[in-house]
Amino acid sequence: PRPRSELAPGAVHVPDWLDLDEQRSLVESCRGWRGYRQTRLPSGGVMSVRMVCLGWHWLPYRYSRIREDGSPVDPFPSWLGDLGRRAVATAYGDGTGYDPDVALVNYYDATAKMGQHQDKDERSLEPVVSLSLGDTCVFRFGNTENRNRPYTDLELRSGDLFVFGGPSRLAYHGVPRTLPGTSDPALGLTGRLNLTLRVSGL
Ligand code: MD5
Ligand code: FE
Repeated sequence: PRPRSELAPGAVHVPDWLDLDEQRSLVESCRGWRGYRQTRLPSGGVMSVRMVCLGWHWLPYRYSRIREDGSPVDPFPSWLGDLGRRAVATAYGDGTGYDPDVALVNYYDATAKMGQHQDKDERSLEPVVSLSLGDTCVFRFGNTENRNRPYTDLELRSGDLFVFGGPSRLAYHGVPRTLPGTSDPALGLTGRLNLTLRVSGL
């Protein structure tokens, strides 16, 4: 079994937090949310992940009530807030008062990745909760200064929880690659889904 670890103060990895039934149920919810899109960046690039947002829509580099096409954003479900409180309680011992209002749901096909970045578009520095489903990925957890070394590469597998708060909240991080074909066939998911729960501060 992979032990729970604190990579840096406030950065807690809890392997196998969700059991297979909970993972299946979350995959089903992700399938129900409509509007997965590849985000076009002001630089001219297009992100390789396909994303749908709940509560608020993430635009580079701010949150909006509407999507690029003017359509409204689906609501953030209250059960996802409950899941977020349970996650923070697992990581830090107390999740009381954690009240996320945004979820970013990212789908990675076999070639998708995410460059090193900071999550700094939230006006709140409350923790970010990350849940992984499907294919294993290589997750690169870096430092708070720049996107380069020192960083630590670790695998995030289906069912893993990661909570980023405190001094790690603004750490650089990214997904250099996934490991295609590692998803448990019993999950019925090709590729990788990652949900992050956040507090917008809006
Ligand atoms: C993912 N997602 O696995 C990655 C990593 C994103 C994103 O980075 O912004 O959607 S989830 C882990 C994560 C999330 C927020 C903050 C930090 C890590 N961090 O401070 O290291 O799809
Ligand atoms: Fe991020």
